[in-house]
Amino acid sequence: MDSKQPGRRRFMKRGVALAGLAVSPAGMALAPESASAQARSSGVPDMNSMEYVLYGARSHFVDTVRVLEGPAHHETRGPRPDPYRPGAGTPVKDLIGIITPSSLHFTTQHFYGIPDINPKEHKLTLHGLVERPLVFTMDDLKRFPAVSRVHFLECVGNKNVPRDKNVNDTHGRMACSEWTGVPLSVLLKEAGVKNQATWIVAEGLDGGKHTKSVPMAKVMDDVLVAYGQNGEPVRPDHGYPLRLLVPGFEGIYNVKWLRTIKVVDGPYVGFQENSRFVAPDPRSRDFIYELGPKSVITFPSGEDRLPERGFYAISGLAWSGGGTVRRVEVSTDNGRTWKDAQLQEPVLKRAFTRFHLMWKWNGEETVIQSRCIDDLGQIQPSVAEFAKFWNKSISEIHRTSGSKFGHANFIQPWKVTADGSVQNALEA
Ligand SMILES: Nc1nc2c(c(=O)[nH]1)N[C@H]1C(S)=C(S)[C@@H](COP(=O)(O)O)O[C@H]1N2
Ligand SMILES: [Mo]
Repeated sequence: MDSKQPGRRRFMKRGVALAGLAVSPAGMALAPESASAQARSSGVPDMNSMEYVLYGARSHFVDTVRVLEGPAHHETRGPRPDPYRPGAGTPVKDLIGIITPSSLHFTTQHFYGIPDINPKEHKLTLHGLVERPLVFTMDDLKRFPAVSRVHFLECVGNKNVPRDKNVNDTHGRMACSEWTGVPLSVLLKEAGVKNQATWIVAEGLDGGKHTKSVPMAKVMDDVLVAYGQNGEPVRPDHGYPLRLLVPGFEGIYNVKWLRTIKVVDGPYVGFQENSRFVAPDPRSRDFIYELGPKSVITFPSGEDRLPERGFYAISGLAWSGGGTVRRVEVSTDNGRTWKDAQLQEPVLKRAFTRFHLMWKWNGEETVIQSRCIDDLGQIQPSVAEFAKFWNKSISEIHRTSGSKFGHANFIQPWKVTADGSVQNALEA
């Protein structure tokens, strides 16, 4: 951790002040003198210090951080408003279980920076085709019964290409959190939705006034107005103090720093809908943005090295915007045969599902890969099947960004070479 961060300095000061006040009997010391003294002399963070008693920190042996996005992203041309802020991906390789710590949850570029919003002044306005337009403060929202749900969030830019070296590169623009808030359907019931209402338009208050329209059927199903993430307030880069959560839809729907919801009688083609994300091809299914079934093996994966032949627990993540993961199949013989992986509980709707398969590597070169089957019966395609569906060559699929040809949910194969090193084997 960077000790120059202002947050940490504030804690240190508070820690020092509290320590100064505390007059504890000798027998009540928090830890043996020696542990603190040892830490101080070796220059490692002293986990016995008041700072970490007040706000816990991870071990200094753990150094996983988000992955800064590549040069191509940084070189995006055009007027770039201040402050310049790069995007950073989730270090998928190091995730444990199904929850992404908020501090490692991918963060997009945000051309206009992260707004600093005082929750005491923040309001959510609900208007348009409703009987009673309403304005909610954060306190008002917290008076409704809360719901907590685990859901993944995936950007349409989460696209694996052959030049990616590891799983952070191939799948870094996704994460999974427990979100807490109020179902938007509950707020809409308060306001009274008029008959002709079929869509909502949500708007954030960042400089770009991020807007997205969402069909009413989805809103009534499972859309949340969320103020909590992983047991704490949603962090500033994820929308503090309030964001929209549209489970299973493209990440861009999840409007952060949410300030207005307008109920309307049709989709609004706002900047986010027409500038980059709508293709002329009718099969890009404009306005149907549920993400398909997808999975990836995270161990062993690109840049790993298996030390010797023998038993390994293959592990990975599977998810689907359409619902729950029903099965994950793993092939360890270049796609000739597939075995059912074991799904680790809990298996939740529109959430990451962790899977495992015990595998005995015989020391020969092979390709390992996984495919997800969801409870709608949808099967994750190979890149060849995906390209065939769009009637494009595979290289054309790789060259095209974002959601132009649907969502890049094709299988990610990893080659294990005879010396145990693991490489991206996506067909070019
Ligand atoms: N207000 C606002 N909301 C936004 C965006 C934005 O730029 N502004 N980016 C969207 C995009 S493209 C994605 S992928 C998700 C990312 O959510 P996260 O930052 O919590 O990971 O937020 C979406 N919501
Ligand atoms: Mo995104």
